[in-house]
Amino acid sequence: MIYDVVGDVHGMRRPLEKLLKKLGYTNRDGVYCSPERRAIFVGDIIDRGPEIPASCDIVQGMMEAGAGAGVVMANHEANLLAMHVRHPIHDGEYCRRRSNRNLAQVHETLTQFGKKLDDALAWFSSWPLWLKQEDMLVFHACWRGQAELQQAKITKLNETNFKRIFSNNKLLTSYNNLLKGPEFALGRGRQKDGYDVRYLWFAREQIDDAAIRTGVDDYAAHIRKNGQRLKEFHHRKNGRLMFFGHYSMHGVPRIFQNNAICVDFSNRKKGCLAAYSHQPGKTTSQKHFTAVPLD
Ligand SMILES: [Mn+2]
Repeated sequence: MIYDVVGDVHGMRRPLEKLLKKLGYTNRDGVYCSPERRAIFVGDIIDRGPEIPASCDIVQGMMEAGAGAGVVMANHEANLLAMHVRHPIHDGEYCRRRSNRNLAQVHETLTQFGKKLDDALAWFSSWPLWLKQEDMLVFHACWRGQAELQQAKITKLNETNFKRIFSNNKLLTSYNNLLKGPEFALGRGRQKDGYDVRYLWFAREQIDDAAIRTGVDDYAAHIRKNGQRLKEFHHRKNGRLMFFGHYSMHGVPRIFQNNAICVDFSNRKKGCLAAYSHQPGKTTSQKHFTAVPLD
């Protein structure tokens, strides 16, 4: 069996279909399948692109047709769900506040789903937070925090689990670590579009790449300053093989750390939709990436 770990789709239905065809899947009555391949999506199927519901339909079709496809929860699906669950402590609020900024972020997704929103939310709430498959782990952003969630027997984001997570700071930290990864602040007045900067925990030896990707020219200085805190997010060089998305890297898909492989190269300006094809037991190599341009 070959596992194709597919990067963040972000509503880009056309590149997704091109990628699946390039990988060797055939479209049978609208469902992409292959007898010897299994697709695993790292989440963030929604947000950004022009065909969000259609992208979800493709993924859902592959999962339900017994094609054995898998998907894991990501920050955009989690945020959308959290905006529809009442906060367990703060009266009248939702787990994710419906602030102007948060509403603007989901506006396009809500518009595209229209009346189909409830069905989509119900489907997202069934997604696992991570997958352990043969010799690999698949999750959205960073493995740190998974153990605390597992210990609390939280493996998906239904309403009960949302209420537990949002009333327990430790679980909330784990949730954030797993779905959006570690971030650091640039300091007063220097927030990039109002957001903190993502720490590329899997590319810690490629500081120049990271600086370009994040657009933070003094990235290295910030890493040094936050070094002690950020260390806990690193993955041991002899640790288990893991795949994740989230980081919208740019350029030709490549491996930054042999056993911690980012499959999301969907950078808006210089990106592509990528998948890494893994055969259990085989060592990893850049040549196992397949990519198609974004349109
Ligand atoms: Mn993401």
